[in-house]
Amino acid sequence: MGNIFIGNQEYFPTVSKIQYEGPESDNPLAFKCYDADRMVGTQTMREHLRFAVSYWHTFCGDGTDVFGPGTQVHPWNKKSDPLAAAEDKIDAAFELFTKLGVPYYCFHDVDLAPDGNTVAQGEAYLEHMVTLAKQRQEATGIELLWGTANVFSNPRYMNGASTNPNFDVVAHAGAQVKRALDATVALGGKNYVFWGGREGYACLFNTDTRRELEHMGRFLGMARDYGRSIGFEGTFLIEPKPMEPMYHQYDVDAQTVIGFLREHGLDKDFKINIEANHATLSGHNTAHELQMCADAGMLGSIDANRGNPQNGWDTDQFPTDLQDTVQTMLVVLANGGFVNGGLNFDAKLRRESTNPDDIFIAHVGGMDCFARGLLAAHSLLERSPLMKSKKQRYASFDADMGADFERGTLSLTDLRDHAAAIGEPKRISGRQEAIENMINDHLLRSV
Ligand code: XUL
Ligand code: CO
Repeated sequence: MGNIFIGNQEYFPTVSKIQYEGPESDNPLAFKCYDADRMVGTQTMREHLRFAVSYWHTFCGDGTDVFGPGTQVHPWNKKSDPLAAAEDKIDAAFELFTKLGVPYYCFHDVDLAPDGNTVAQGEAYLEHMVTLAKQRQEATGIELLWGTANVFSNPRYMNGASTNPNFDVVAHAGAQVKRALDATVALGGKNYVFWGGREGYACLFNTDTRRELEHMGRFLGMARDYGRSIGFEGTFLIEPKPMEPMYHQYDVDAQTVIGFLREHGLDKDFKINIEANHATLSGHNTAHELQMCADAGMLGSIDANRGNPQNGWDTDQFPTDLQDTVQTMLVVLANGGFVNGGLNFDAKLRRESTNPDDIFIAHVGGMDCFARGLLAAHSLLERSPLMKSKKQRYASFDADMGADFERGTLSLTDLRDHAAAIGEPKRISGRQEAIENMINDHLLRSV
């Protein structure tokens, strides 16, 4: 990695490069487990985990919530000229990425550059900021995990973006996705994300859901074709979420999105970006959502965060729960690891966390939490009977009539005759408690 800070000003003077100090360290600004170059199996921790910082929470958020203004005062957010402020922000961003030692970052078009008052002005602002981002990427070796367009904040998108009942708004969404794709390709982004912020509805009486969903499929196809035409070789990702801001969002969960992508012929170019807190809002958990994607060959990337178990909304907290991270990394590793994807901390500080180093401490904790999850998952896959016993559970389908059933050569009458011949089947324990205990054992051994 290159310089610690690139601009004229150091934005986090109280923080130096975060080091690995090991499990006995009491230093909140040191890694206890994440040791980027440590080999886990055939890859380093850095290569397995592919951490990314999200630009929007970390550099654009200030603790504002629906009940009050921001509590966090950022030195990069002082200038009244929006382009000058964006230039300060990008220096603060690359300083943080470098000091944290993350290999990637993610942004929305309007995180990086001001929106502009016209289509042409917005494009010019973004192009200018992309030039600065490119220089900083080259100087530091930090790369873009994914780009996206924010087509949900501007009031014009109040009734949706690609699913808006007004075609003129759909056209504006197209303009924004085009400029965000241009930026992502210029910066060598590994993925391009669509989170359907307001793609859904609040009132069925005024909504033609069939038409809106067709429009969304058409729009995504146009974006795919444009992206490929300008040389994008990465993965398009859809990020499911069941609600908030809309009561009903079309991309409810992984299985809904998988069905949608297949219906619209998008399944070759698109995969899925699973966010932990969105998974819990949809009544599932992250591991379930990831497994559904893995089964469909569509596990793309992860927005790493957590919800708050007693709240029904998206709290976007930094991950701290080892059970979550071990389950997540088990699915990821068993699926062969990330290809283009990674772990993007789509997480924000609590409004009450106002010290300049809180943002580093939050990321350090999240990175350690995933590093421990990675070690435990690797240990479970390498040294425990977990996968073998899962396979064994289905052994009756590996030969004889079970295998014929899977091949599709049996009829319902064949099933009936077999059942009549064998009598009552044996009860075979699922051994859930033994497996759950084993997961804790491996977690405690992996520090
Ligand atoms: C919103 C959310 C977004 C997407 C990108 O809940 O997760 O930040 O990740 O638009
Ligand atoms: Co997200």
